[in-house]
Amino acid sequence: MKIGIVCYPVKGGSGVVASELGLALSASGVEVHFFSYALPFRLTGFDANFIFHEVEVTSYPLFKYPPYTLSLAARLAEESKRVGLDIIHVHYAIPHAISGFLAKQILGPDAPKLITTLHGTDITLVGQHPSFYAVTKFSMEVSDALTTVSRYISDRTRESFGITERIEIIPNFVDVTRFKPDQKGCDRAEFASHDEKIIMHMSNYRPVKNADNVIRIFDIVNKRLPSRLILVGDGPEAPNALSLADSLGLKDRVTFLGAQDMVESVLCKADLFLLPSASEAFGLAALEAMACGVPVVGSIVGGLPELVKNGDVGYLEPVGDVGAMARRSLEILTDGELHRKMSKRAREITVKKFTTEKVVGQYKEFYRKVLEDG
Ligand code: GMT
Repeated sequence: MKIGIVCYPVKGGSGVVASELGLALSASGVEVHFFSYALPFRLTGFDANFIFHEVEVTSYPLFKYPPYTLSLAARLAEESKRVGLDIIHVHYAIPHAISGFLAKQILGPDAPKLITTLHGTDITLVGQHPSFYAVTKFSMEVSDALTTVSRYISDRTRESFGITERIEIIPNFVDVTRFKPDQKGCDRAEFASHDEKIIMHMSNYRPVKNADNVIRIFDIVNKRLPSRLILVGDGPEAPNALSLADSLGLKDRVTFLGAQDMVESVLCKADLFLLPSASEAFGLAALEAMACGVPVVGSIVGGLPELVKNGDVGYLEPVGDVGAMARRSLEILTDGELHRKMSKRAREITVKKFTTEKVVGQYKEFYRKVLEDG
């Protein structure tokens, strides 16, 4: 089987999922051709079956905005003609699905199948904007198959875009051999003394992540229980979150690590993970924390309740209710038995349902079905 994978290379869960999927597929003997404008940020490892095609965009005085969508379509068509791709699998609908469709039109009857995976804001936010809505809807309708990362996004796709075709739900996944509790190098003394708790947040700090809520929750918790807040990742709202922390007198309590490659060796040091997002299709960062045995406190929003079962591996509270999230955090952090139980369950659920092996198997099965359907 030969698969073309398209994704954004910048910080974000869809790029992580696409990269990990590509690497796992190539390790299992699938020939994977990866298309993006740069090497994805968390793409690690090497496999001879994994080929990266950098899509170059040409500039010209007439172009205020160089048309990446067209360059991507041309590259997909050329490579597909050259190597004979069976499937083009695009991650994040905008604009990748329409580039895939254009490539298929160029290639004619022998074109590969087009599978579009909807990751979140392509459905809940960006795709809803009038300047993208019609083309997002059309690109989903002309895809040969659609997948989403949660039931929530599947339902939203139907409601908001009137999509009636079957949408396969394939969740996010994590390499549980890398993301695990008590791994080598997992020395919590790097961040805190033995009587302090370590609270962590990791995201791309877009407005939707509510990074200011992370600081406010931490502020309440830290007043009752001496703690440290570790911020992983970077993005547009990170400076505001840090200024808020400074203004609340938390400068010495908050450590900003910025973008990191080996996040597994940071996450495993945490006692609690915070994800108070305004919207979350799945919550890959929460899953990665759970794989490391870290309980999660976050918002009851989007697909998060499909992952974080209340009272089992953490707690979810209404968006913006920092008081309730702080109370829940304290509940977990001050009750050793509850913390141990949630930590154990978080790891168990991840291993049972969300391993690379299991979920990549689901994707492979789905590819076979799509190809068989002709
Ligand atoms: O939708 C986004 O903001 C971007 C997207 C991405 O590219 O990172 O994130 C989404 O995809 C992840 C992987 O499937 C999900 O785990 C995230 O929940 C989702 N983010 C949002 O819905 C905000």
